[in-house]
Amino acid sequence: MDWKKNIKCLIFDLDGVIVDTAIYHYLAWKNLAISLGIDFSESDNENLKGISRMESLDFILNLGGIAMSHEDKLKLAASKNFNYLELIKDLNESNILPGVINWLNQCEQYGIKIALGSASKNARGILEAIKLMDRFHVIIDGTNTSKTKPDPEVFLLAAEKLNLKPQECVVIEDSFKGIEAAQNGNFYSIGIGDKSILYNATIHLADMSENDINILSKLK
Ligand code: B16
Ligand code: MG
Repeated sequence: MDWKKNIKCLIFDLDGVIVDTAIYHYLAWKNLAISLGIDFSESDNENLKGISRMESLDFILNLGGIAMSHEDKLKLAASKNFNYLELIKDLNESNILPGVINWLNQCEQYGIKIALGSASKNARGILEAIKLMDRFHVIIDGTNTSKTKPDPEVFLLAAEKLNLKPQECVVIEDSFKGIEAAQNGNFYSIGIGDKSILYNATIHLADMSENDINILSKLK
């Protein structure tokens, strides 16, 4: 495919693609799990990547066989977020993952739009902290969506805002559910991270510095 002609937008996930916050989500959930006496491992955490805060909490409570009222769940979710925000309070440009700035520069060089498609309700604050807010033409995050990945809503809304078809956009994701969401919406995808988890991505990279935008020439 002539990608320079056909691809009009890259839709970036936030946590785990642009910035190394995925580990802080894990640590904050781990702290909460410990306080509830629930065993929660890094491999359990893979299931939480890309899903919403409340869905993440339900997953952990389910692991521990704990049931509770909606009000109590809201309190726990708020305390996890408080802890998470504390862990990322010093977040700055140095936390941008390797290769990201190069990809953003190349998008601008080739006239390709830059969108954000994140499940996080903290996305805008994080983009401000790492000083990337003004590089995005469209930001869709957990405050704009009602369904979470693997539903493609977050990516479809981004494409719609730019008047683009899914086939004109490439989703860049670090989570299995995010790649599934891209597939469900008929988007091309680049999986960033562990290939054994992201095997269904159109293209796979260990991290964004492994290659640059010219890897899109692999798209068929
Ligand atoms: P928040 P992404 C997702 O962000 C994270 O992967 C996921 O672990 C988190 O639960 C979700 O955001 C909600 O985050 O609690 O900040 O609203 O990877 O879609 O950018
Ligand atoms: Mg992610």
